[in-house]
Amino acid sequence: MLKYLTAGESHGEAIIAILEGMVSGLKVSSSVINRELKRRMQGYGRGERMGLEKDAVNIISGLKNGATLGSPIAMVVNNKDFSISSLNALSSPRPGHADLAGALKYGHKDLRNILERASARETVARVSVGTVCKILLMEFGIDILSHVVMIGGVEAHTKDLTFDELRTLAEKSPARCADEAATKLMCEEIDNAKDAGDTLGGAFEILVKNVPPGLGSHVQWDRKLDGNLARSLMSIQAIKGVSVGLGAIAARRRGSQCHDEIIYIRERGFSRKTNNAGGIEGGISNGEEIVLRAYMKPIATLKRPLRSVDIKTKKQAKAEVERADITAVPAAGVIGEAVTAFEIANAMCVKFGGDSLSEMKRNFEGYLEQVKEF
Ligand code: EPS
Repeated sequence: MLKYLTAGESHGEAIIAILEGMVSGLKVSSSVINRELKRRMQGYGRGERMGLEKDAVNIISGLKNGATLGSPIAMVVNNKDFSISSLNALSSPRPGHADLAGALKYGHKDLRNILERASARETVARVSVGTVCKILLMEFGIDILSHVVMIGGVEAHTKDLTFDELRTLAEKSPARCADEAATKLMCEEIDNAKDAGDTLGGAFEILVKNVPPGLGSHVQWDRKLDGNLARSLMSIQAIKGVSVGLGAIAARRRGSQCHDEIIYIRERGFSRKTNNAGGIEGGISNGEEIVLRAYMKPIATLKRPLRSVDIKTKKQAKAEVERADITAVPAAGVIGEAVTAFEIANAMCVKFGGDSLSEMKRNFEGYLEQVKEF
């Protein structure tokens, strides 16, 4: 089983991750992690901080000669903007941020003691962990992509695009959106929100291909793959909703218009005519592409601030105005890929076990043989 912990404040010395339970013998290079960290920093609508940082990982344990040892992998990304002790105290909580709920819970009179850790800067650690997981998944042919499907009210139309087309087009788009016309409108919408001192949310989709049937389990609530994926996606800062396959739309349909009919072709085995379930039934992967969406609220820091209350004077005040993004939906997609990679890699480790990559591969191949002869 895989586990990870993150540590670090947005303007502290560094962001840190420890990934535990990874098999031995997996080749991991920091340049691959750095490539993903760079993707996380991009996207139209990001703030000034992304111009200041050049996120680069230092892997300080768990690797020897570029391969995993099976011991915990500790990764550190230094913050260039390290200034936590010199930053001013804050006392007017931003509606929508962790500021007030966190201050009440921990008894802090300086909101910075909450927001520094609540910041989405923490996702630097998750992308580092997720990249190691992606590298493991590639050994089994499992591939993950994300693309933005909505920013503000602007929706993308990508229904007819293949996995590869979605990836190529999304990676070229400043909004990480595979629909060129929608990208243009999204960027305009971001400019409009900026001019109005406002912020935007949106949604991204994650696709996972070549997932074998049988990851996760129906037998216990905490082993359900969709439950674990939803928890991980929901834990990304500012995510307010997650769906699998048709998601909420399934609730409106009749069974005959919702469930995916089963077909059997000797050379291919079992498959489906449609994929409304998003590749998961009964908490178990069914061999179809996994399809997830996550919905992000607008960034809580507004240049034209909302009404709040000063926690010291208890008088009406404007919410704090910090340097911030207008939107971070494009970056959230990259983070979504990372947390999805962690959950799928964990389910693979649970199912195929093993302490080394070669042992895990033997178990995987034996299982595929079993499924073929079913
Ligand atoms: C982030 C760094 C932060 C913000 C953003 C995410 O930089 P700073 O606060 O120093 O300008 O851009 O954080 C938030 C959205 C938030 O609410 O805290 C990053 O590296 O992703």
